[in-house]
Amino acid sequence: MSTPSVDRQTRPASGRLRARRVAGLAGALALVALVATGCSQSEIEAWQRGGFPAPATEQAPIILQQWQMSWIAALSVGVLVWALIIIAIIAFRRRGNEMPEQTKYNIPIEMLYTVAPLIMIMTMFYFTARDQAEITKVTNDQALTVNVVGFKWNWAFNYIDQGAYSVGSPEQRAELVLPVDEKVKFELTSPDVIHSFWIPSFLYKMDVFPGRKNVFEVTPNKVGVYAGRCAELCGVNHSQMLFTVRVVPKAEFEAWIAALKAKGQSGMIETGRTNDAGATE
Ligand SMILES: [Cu+2]
Repeated sequence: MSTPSVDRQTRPASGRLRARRVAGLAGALALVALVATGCSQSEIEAWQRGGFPAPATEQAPIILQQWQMSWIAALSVGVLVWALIIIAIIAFRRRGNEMPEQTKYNIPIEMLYTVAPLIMIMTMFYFTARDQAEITKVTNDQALTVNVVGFKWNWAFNYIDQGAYSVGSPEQRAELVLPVDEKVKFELTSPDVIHSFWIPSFLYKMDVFPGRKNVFEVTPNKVGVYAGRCAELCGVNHSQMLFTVRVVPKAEFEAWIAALKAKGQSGMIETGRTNDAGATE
């Protein structure tokens, strides 16, 4: 049943040749990929952020860093594991019909693979708990309070201190306008089902529950226009729950509030539904 000796002698040489060819091909492909993409500066930055949008609040970099560090940790473990797998495949490949040496109860190795994951999990837990405490902290020193109403299927924003509201409709997308560099406290309420208030560029979202008021504080620090979404599958028209966030200078914000009042949107609407007569407070 033994293979001819000629064959056995040539196999290692052709194997090496094949490995060299594969390595050459992989290198060429990587080079083509690099040249073909012609990454712009903004694309490179998006890669560095791990696909996250550029942070638009004072608090968002905390979340971005958490995301980047998690990737570094996961990739480091990944590279180590892939390397060990490849080394094992090559170094311990089958060379004949002999049974390799069987080992068991390798205490140092068992200790290592029990303790190492424990240390990694504890490290990640520490940073997650630390950052979560920081970004969910409510200090009540906000410059303005906005009651966000998520309802089937749109958004209303009650500017509590200013006594004005804005609301979206199927024809007109809801608009949330915020003054730049001022801390805003969001109070999230829902008259019907669970929604989720999500502004991707704030790198933050929070569920909107009926019968409960969720709150968070954030300081938008970049003037701009951002997309807002409902991040909880809340029903048939969930996909229409889009809104626009505009972060503007203070004067522009005040003009916006005045315009709302001029349109008769004074006070607040609790349910968000504009056809609920007497819903103002
Ligand atoms: Cu929703």
